[in-house]
Amino acid sequence: MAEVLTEALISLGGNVGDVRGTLARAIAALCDGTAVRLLARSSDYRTPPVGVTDQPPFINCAIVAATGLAPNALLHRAQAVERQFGRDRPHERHWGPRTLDIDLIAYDDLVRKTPELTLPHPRALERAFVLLPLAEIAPDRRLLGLRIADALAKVDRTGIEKLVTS
Ligand code: A4P
Ligand code: MG
Repeated sequence: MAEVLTEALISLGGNVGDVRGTLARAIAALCDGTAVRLLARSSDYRTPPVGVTDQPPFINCAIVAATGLAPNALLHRAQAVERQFGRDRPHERHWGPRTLDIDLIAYDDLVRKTPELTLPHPRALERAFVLLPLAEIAPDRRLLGLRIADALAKVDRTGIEKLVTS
């Protein structure tokens, strides 16, 4: 039987260590070409910290991937990659500095509201550091009925800088 693949939107970011190197290696680890296939990757963006502002700027990017994994399995895979790249959840501040954060923004058009996994990501539509990278690779994709490019036009993107490919 043919494998059913689902399209997932994933946001990545961090502000500790060699973040651009971490993002590149984390995407390669997450998207092994079998369980998760990389379809598109945005540029990296330097973004002012949101929420807790007394911390270094973040680097954020986004990917579109195709996966045969169920939503929770994809989340667990992403969390394993976070740990592999030095994420130390029990010892860090909520919204504080971290080597790598991987958020599932959307899994097809699935809507789910559990503490472990809320889809679409509850804060995605408010955040330029999520929407700007996504708009580069999936501007017409809709989150809760709203085109990503239109959602981006409603948020403040002050201070965000697109980084050149190294
Ligand atoms: N969880 C529920 N839904 C999801 C989902 N769709 N994707 C649960 C991923 N995880 C989801 O996450 C807390 C719990 O959310 C997990 O146990 C998971 O089961 P976490 O990564 O441990 O904690 P966190 O990231 O500190 O909290 P939170 O609320 O997810 O923070 P955000 O919303 O990810 O924000 N500023 C800039 N410029 N760039 C950033 O990347 N990131 C944050 C963190 C704050 N400010 C930022 C950035
Ligand atoms: Mg998170």
